[in-house]
Amino acid sequence: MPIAMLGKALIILIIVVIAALLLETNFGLFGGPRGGDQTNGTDLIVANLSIERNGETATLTPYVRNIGIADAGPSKTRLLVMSSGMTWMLNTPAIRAGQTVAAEPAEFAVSSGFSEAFNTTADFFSAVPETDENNNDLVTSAVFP
Ligand SMILES: [Ca+2]
Repeated sequence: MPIAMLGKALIILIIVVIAALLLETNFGLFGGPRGGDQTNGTDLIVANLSIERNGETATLTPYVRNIGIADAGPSKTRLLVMSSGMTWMLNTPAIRAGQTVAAEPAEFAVSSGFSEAFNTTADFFSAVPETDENNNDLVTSAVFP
């Protein structure tokens, strides 16, 4: 094979590798995390806030899901009562990729006819680097009969 053809083949190979790297970095085409930035492919969301009334109290349990492709370490979930500003910082265990865990439950005093909205925020102190830090809130409304 002449040297000139070898050179052309090498250039084409380099272009293909660069194109593949660009596609991977920008679109995650080969299963890697999107963006190719400093995050590690972890993404936490609040899947649900469970509210169980027990007489004059309610047990509030946030369920946090890791929708990313990498495991997440432990974090704190913030639970905020929107009308009063009352706040809990709830211990939340490590979460494997694709799994959902219950955070530490909170006890909240309620009375009949009371309605309230809660804002639950996963990883409030940003202990876990995430591919999306803007999807960590869930607002839940409840009416206590
Ligand atoms: Ca997130």
